[in-house]
Amino acid sequence: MANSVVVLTGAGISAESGIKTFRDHNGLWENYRIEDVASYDGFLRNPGLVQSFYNARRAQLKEASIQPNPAHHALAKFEQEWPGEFLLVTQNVDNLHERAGSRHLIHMHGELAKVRCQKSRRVFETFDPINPDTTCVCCSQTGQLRPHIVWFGEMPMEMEQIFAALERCDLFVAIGTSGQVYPAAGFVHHVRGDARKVEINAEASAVSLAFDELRRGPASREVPAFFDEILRLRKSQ
Ligand code: BJW
Repeated sequence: MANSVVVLTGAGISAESGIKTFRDHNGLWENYRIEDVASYDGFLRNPGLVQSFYNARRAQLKEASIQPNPAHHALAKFEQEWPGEFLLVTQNVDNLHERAGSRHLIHMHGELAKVRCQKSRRVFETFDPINPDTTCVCCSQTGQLRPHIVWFGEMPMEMEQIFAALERCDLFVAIGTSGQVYPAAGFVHHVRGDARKVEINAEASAVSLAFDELRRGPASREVPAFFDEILRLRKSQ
């Protein structure tokens, strides 16, 4: 019987809320070169371009049309009703999980609504645009603020806590992620052999073969159905 549950989400869970994925048709990487906007070298080369890429995405979070969808709500409801241990790890930098009510949540690739001072490493919440001339409130200098985002070559956040949870979980569910970016793509291999591993995705991912069970379809349909099923099973035991 599943007691400890770890869920990993990717861009696919937010797609139906109107936030673009990275690698799907018309995804973010069709209009931007990864090395220009998602690496520290890219930031050093052209901080204005990188800041404007994140400013636009941060501003989008405030649009009235951008709302959590039934998949985000289903995970928040599951967390509330599940009697065992639960951890939600998201690669997403949007704020839709917390807006849906998820609490035990790790943003392993950072958060759009936060910026960080490179001098003090202090993190600030903001929805305001940042540019290379913005003065940092802690060091009073310009050019020190960067998006609180994990770029390629940087260490994702809270890895110790994530690996510990993966190693003891009984159920691991990966939702809407292409399995192309590590270490998240390798999480399924850190789960015990006798734990249940379920992938929910509109299409096959690069690591589908590592899962016991594949549920194909839109997250807004498959996620509520799957987690209701787990709760019903638990209540009947
Ligand atoms: C739906 C749907 C619907 C659509 N319903 N589903 C060589 C080999 C192996 C690794 C490396 C290597 N060279 C370098 C590396 C490491 C590198 C890496 O993985 N590179 C690969 C490209 C090979 N990784 C790193 O550098 C990471 N750091 C690191 O490894 O540190 C060292 C370390 C070592 C050991 C332990 C721990 C650490 C950092 C990675 C940082 C990733 N950053 C980004 C951008 C920043 C955030 C931002 O700007 O938003 O994070 S990249 C981008 O990809 C973003 C995402 O979080 C991430 C994953 O994308 P995701 O979520 O999977 O989205 P998509 O678009 O790829 O897929 C969407 C999926 O949804 C698809 O499958 C659709 O089918 C599905 N879908 N609609 C259900 N409605």
